[in-house]
Amino acid sequence: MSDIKTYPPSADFAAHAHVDAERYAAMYKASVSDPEGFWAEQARERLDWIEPFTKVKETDFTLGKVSIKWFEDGVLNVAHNCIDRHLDTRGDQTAIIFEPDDPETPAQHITYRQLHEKVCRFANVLLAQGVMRGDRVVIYLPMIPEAAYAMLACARIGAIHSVVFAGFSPDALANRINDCEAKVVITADTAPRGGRRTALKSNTDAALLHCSDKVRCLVVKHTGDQTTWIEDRDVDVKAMMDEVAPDCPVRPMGAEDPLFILYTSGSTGKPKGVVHTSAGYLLYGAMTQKFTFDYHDGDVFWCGADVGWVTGHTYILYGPLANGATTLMFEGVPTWPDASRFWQVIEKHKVNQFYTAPTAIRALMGQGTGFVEGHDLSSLKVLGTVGEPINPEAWNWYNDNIGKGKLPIVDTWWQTETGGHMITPLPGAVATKPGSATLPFFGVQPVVLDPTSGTVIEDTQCEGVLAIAESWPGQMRTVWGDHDRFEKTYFGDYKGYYFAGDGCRRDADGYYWITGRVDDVINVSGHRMGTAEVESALVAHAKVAEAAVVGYPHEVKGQGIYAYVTLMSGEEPSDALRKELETWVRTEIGPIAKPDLIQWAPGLPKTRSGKIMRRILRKIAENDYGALGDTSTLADPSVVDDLIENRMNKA
Ligand code: 6R9
Repeated sequence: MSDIKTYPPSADFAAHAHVDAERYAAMYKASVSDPEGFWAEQARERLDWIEPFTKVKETDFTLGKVSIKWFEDGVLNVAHNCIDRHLDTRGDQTAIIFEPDDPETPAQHITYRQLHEKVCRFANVLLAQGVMRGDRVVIYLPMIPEAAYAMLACARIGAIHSVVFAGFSPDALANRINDCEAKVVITADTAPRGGRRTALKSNTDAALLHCSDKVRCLVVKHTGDQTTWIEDRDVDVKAMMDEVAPDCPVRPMGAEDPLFILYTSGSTGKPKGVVHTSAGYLLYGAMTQKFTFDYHDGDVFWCGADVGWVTGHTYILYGPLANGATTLMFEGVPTWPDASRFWQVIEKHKVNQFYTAPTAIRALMGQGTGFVEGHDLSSLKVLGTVGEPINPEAWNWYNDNIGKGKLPIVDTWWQTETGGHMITPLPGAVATKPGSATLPFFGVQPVVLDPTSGTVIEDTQCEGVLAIAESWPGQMRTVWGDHDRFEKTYFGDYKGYYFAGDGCRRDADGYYWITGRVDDVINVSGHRMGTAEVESALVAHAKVAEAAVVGYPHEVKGQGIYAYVTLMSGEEPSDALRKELETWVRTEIGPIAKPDLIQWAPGLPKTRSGKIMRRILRKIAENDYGALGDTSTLADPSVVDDLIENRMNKA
């Protein structure tokens, strides 16, 4: 791998960066040799406390007594830290730039003072609905300023938000409302995206049929499209915001009080409610936003993720606002009205840091450079990627065409569970290599474990599974309502470590290269999906007897969804049925879960104990059936021949 090109930071960039190579080395060393001292200092400097903390770090990764607490006896409020404390110094500075779906609709610039009033009013609406400290509020909104107001309003009054991605189906929404026993759900009439409209309110109506009739529905009239209206249940948020008081005091919260729940896919069963708490999460989000992107006062920061994912939580909202930044919120998609939309937005708002996913880069790469040309991208200083390993072709395209060969690219590895960046270059400090997330952030102690024995591999150059040896403030604290599942999932396989679920390689320079999930989680366009979720949606269909789902390499999405389906006896495969199953999964989970390829499987390869041999199914889906390995333990080896013969990915 010695022919891999490295890209050191330019001397000029390093000279003006918050952190250069020397400072990174010194700060990293301090952060791991004295975590308590390091994080206490950061927390005092970067957060406003109502009551100072005296305890810093109380964490235990031992299975059976896993417990993670940071700054436990401190008292603060997240909304105060993101808004109120900036009012004296930057009340008239833009906090949020809202760029609507349709480029013809004017953008909005919301100042910190305006944000304060909106959030206070929204908080008063929630209070008027009886929402109290600790209550759960599900937010099912598109990328509009009201999503930010709603999240911060919850933080202000101590309610716990759970944002559900607006692309999820009514069923997925209902499951989440029920799992966290939400008191209210906040939605919008309809959501414009890429020139089309999603009927969020009617999705919510459908979801609420499966929920307690006590759940109130707060509706943001965003487009003004007609929707059904159920008196005594539905509330017009904007009308009520005009009626309530423009001020609402912040509620003092414990550092370890939950801030939000975010559901994410695991390898088995239903999605897990990942719980993040207040102080540690906010501190970690703020620090990573500032250092990873080298954010400076006055810069315009754009994270292109959706607020429905953790990237949107930490890098559209909490991190940037805690730092008093100007953050851009984009309602649209990269390819509408055409594939120049991102570059047009960067030019229009003079964006300084831009953060997107490899899948978006690959999709735009496929459209050619014509859409980039003619756009003034000279405001850009740092480019970022997240969500999946970035292939060198996409990295190079990003570097050549968007960075013009001059900008640092930060490839940030992290997860919903980690709250913020874990392994990432700091752009003024670390030379990058295309495809490597490089080195750990402050306080993060990665280890590579032997997947079978679980022992730490000491050699610098090695390959294994990625785990983390010590807690960091942004770490998730539990799975909502199921601490046991939290312990088993993350601390059960490798004793004493947080196990991330990813495989990795470490090169001779100590750089980390993430090789992808080692469990049954697939990564489709940067979205995590449990194969078990798609399987259970498929078998819920009356004509399906059995289903097995695996990922396969997909040019644009990174991984595509490949489903093997065994029909009930008497049912005949047909193209119409294939379409029906695709639509079925879309409605059960959402459009992102629609299988790309469905293969009719008269039988699935199983061991004698009845376990599906996924290894074999993966190989066939990858069109790599020459390397199936040992099939002798199969109950009926002949099913494999049929599967190979009729494989769908013959490319
Ligand atoms: C932030 C986010 C987490 C999973 C993670 C890994 C993959 C994320 C990556 C990356 C390689 C990167 N992943 N960033 N793989 N390089 N820079 O994406 O959270 O949705 O929870 O997904 O995504 O497999 O385990 P989440």
